[in-house]
Amino acid sequence: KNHGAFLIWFTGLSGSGKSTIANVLEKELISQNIHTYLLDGDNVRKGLNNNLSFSPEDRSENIRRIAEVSNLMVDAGLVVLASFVSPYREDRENVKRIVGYDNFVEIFVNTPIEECERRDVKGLYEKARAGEIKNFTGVNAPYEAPMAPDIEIDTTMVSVDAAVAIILKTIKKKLKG
Ligand code: GGZ
Repeated sequence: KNHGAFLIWFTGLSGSGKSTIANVLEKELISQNIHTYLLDGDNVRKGLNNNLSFSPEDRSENIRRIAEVSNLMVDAGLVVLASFVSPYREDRENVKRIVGYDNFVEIFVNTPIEECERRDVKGLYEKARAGEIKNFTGVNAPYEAPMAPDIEIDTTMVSVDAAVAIILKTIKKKLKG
């Protein structure tokens, strides 16, 4: 497969800080002239996957399509960053299988739910607690934590810049020198 091209997968609760870290990492990679693309709910669930809900089946299909698109992008030579809750272990295993184990880095953004809920950037936890959102991850839908992620980050302990530095150190060998 393409040397220097691989998929960096961020998994974690809503509000855990996945996309914040992924965005800063993307900027850093671009500044190093590394060709990247960031996939997240904003550009995938509004377009390609706009027919999918948050039922278990639709989440699996969401992740499957993202894996296939990521695989094409890795084939095209990109470092792909993907930031999705991806709460099911089986779905994440499927991503690894699709893109290839050697082309995959799993980052578990393990911020405690209390902190995610305290941030509640979009007010979704409040709505979920009020019963207005039925399948909300961490409240009334499961999150299956990775058993052996390549990197685990708790954003109550580690700053965004420190998290990005840890990731850069870990992927250094995978990047084209
Ligand atoms: C979880 C939800 C839900 C439910 C809407 N459960 O903080 P956000 O807003 O921007 O990130 C969440 C995003 C999750 O979409 P994903 O495609 O990453 O989910 S999955 O991987 O499980 O398919 C949240 C918002 O969408 N959101 N409803 N019920 N997050």
